[in-house]
Amino acid sequence: MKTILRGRTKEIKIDSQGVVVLIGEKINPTGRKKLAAALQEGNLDYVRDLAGSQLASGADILDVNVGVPGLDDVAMLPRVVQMLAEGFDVPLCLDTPNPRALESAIKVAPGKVLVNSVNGEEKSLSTILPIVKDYGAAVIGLVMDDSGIPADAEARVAVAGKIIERAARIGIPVEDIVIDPLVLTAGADSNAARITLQTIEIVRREFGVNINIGASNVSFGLPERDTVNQAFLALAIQAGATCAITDPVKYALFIRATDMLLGRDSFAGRYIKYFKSHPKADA
Ligand code: THG
Repeated sequence: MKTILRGRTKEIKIDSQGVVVLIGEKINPTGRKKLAAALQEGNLDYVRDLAGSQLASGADILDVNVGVPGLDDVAMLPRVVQMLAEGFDVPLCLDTPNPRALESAIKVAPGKVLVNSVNGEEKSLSTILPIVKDYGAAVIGLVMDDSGIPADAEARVAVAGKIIERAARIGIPVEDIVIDPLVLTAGADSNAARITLQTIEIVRREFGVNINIGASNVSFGLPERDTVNQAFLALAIQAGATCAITDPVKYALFIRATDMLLGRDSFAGRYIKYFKSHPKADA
């Protein structure tokens, strides 16, 4: 199954038979004071730097989230999208729960964007999916609904099925749905990662769709978060994740190593090429 996204000219395929596609997560002010302040001042230079460094590190797509309390996202999201569209040729992932901010930004985004996200809540399905359809976008479906995030894999798979079905009903093809099985904090619940991994396996088997994973939640509150995130990324990719929203500066080489070990990199060429062009600062 192939999900095709586009920037101005650059095309990225998320392919269930291919290597993992990396969505750079760093344009997101959650826990980043410097970015939150820059957005509040309307200074986009720092956002531009975050885009450039993520692309140089191997990001295929850039997530764009301007969620700062009190900031007018209906005005700011399209401003940031326009700046990125002028400076870079890369597909964008519009990360907002606000349908009005989504619509104002999708209007000015070139190519074919990935909407982040819809979920199984009635309100989300009825407001987000029509925008995805009208603008010919693809969309990430989070497996939660009006009763929250289901505790077990089967119930999460049922939400994935509902999102795919509701999208199909208004003419969004299954190729344009990327399911996100959600990961909770492993430090708070020893079964959290296992349930997510099971969800990935069943969604892949039953629907064959592309699957996105956000690694950073799994390690919350634990020491050596990078180590926990990497262990989880490898397991999720083995289980069937085809797309990861994460920090490319930290994890692009690790993800290439995982693809290589899964037989997706002839003579390790892609891994070695990346290593040679991105020498480690301390090497
Ligand atoms: N799935 C989908 N979208 C998502 C997520 C997901 N969007 C948001 C999030 N999860 C992914 N993005 C981030 C962005 C920042 C951080 C984690 C995930 C983060 N920030 C550090 C903190 O809060 O401590 C600070 C930044 C730093 O210095 O690294 O961890 O799962 N579809």
